[in-house]
Amino acid sequence: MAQSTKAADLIARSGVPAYVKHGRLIAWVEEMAALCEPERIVWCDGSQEEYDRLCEEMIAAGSMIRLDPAKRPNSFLVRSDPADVARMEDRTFVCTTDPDDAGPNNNWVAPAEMKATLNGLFKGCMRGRPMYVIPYSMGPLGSHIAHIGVELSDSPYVVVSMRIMTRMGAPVYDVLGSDGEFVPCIHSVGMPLEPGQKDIAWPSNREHKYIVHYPEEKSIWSFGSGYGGNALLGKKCFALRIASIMAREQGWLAEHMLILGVTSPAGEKSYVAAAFPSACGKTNLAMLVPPAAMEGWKITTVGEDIAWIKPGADGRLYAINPEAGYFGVAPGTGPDTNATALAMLDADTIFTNVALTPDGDVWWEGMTKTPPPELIDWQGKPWTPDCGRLAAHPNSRFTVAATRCASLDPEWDNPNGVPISAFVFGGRRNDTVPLVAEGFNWNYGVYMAATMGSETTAAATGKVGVVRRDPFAMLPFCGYHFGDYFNHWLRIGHTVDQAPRIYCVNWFLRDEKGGFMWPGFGENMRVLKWIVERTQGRVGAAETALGWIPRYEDMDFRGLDISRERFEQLTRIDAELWRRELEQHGELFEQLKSRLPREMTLKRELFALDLWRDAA
Ligand code: SAT
Ligand code: MN
Repeated sequence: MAQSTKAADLIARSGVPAYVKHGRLIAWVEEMAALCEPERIVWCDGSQEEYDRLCEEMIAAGSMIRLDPAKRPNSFLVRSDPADVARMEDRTFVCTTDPDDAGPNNNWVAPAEMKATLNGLFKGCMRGRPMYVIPYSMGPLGSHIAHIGVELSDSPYVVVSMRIMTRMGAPVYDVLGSDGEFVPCIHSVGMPLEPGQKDIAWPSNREHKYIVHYPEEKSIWSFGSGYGGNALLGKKCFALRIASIMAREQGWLAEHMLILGVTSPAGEKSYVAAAFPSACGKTNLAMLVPPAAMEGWKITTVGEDIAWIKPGADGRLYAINPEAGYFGVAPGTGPDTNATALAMLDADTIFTNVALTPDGDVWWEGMTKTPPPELIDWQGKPWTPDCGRLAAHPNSRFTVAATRCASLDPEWDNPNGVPISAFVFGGRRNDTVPLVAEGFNWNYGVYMAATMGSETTAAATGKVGVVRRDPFAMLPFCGYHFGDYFNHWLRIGHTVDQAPRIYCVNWFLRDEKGGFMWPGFGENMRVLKWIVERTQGRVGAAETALGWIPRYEDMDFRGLDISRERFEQLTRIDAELWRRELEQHGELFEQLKSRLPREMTLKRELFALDLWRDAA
């Protein structure tokens, strides 16, 4: 039978649900089935029964382990291939006709060339496996800020993860109707099964991995990896890379930001959106528990990874969390660092690459002070505390619904989003960047965000702990030229009447001995309080070359032992370090110069002059 007749037959046999009325979508599924040659097509409805059935199938296939139902009800452990454990930035591509549209911040291949490569790889790539059709909404169903995607995948792990991470299932088709817009996303683990060939626990393709975006047609193709952002295409691929392009075209923002609510003892509520690179504690900040001495202050969680932000009719910026769940880093999640997260993982959670206890529970570094005497590590090998290996992979993850989070903000599902009062940008820096600073105005804030740097972490493969420029924490996620992106940010601030104030923070300063100077975690509430009170005009600051910085007396240090000297260190601006920092800003600007807004180079000159004057 010709491939196209076979695909038509597959569609006919799949029993397209009556509620799928979108001809273009069905035609696309058929076209992809003709290319990938799956064994069958499964239209996912997002029901609990479907979720349970897929989990049972994965357990039977040896791909998933059910944890002890008494200790961790309805929770599972999955172990990935040790070569498939994180996003792969060097295998991620943005394919535009003009390479300059993708910019130096993206890997570029001409669309025609990439299509030829991918057509070769996708040909027959789903043989012996089902092709799941996964409809999902990023953002509350039907929200004017939300957008729809449909992912085709041969991975049941992707289906169950997408059900947690997005609003997935049949109701999406009602919003889509017969002609609605959707972003087509195709994903394959890239390991077809020949007749009789036995499957493995975590199929992937060790030779070829591609995570590809076509901005001009707004489609996503992912091959060879089953892990996280490489495979759950609603997350980084759609909600950041493709959405950042849509946002620029349509006048909004798609950002790598958590969104939190701050309630004061007087009951006043403000919302803050904060950008940090992957694995810099965004989940911890979004679920912060204020210290006992700050009684009456409360943090609530709208999102912990991504924000879509649109101008509202009242001249403010409104943000939604396009996701419906958390794909968070497990190691370091403990009773002192994030008790809220630890509690939300008590049930209904999929764990990936953490360790298994002999009694059918999970463990990771930082969950308890003393590790259990014996474990099965993330690779399925026996583990003891003295064996010299980590029990959980540093990028091991939990996947859990937002509704399990005790600090979830009551407005988290509001289709109109929440009004943002402040943007916060933070990196992981040993030195140079002070604890907190407020930009003099929107353009200064954009400059600070555009030039932020951070030490690299385990969330992406590559070297850990070197400082790289990570503008807006979007380096791996901005789908177009950073110069155009900075320009878009400059513009947005001037199209709204009440632009949020912009802050930069650094929780990671170290002293001469290498110890952290700032306690972080719950104590970050003190910085958030200063920020929120600044936006309300209620608290002072000192003017510096870098912006407004709190004086000792501007901060609430009740119940925290921070000396004046230590605070001076935390907020010090070292002219020599900043000279070097500005040099690095210059190197970034040099790379982006073909599309860099002039404001950036001018501001850099101004900073240099101000620093020089302060030092003199
Ligand atoms: O891209 S992932 O979702 O796998 C993880 C991250 O970088 O935040
Ligand atoms: Mn992230």
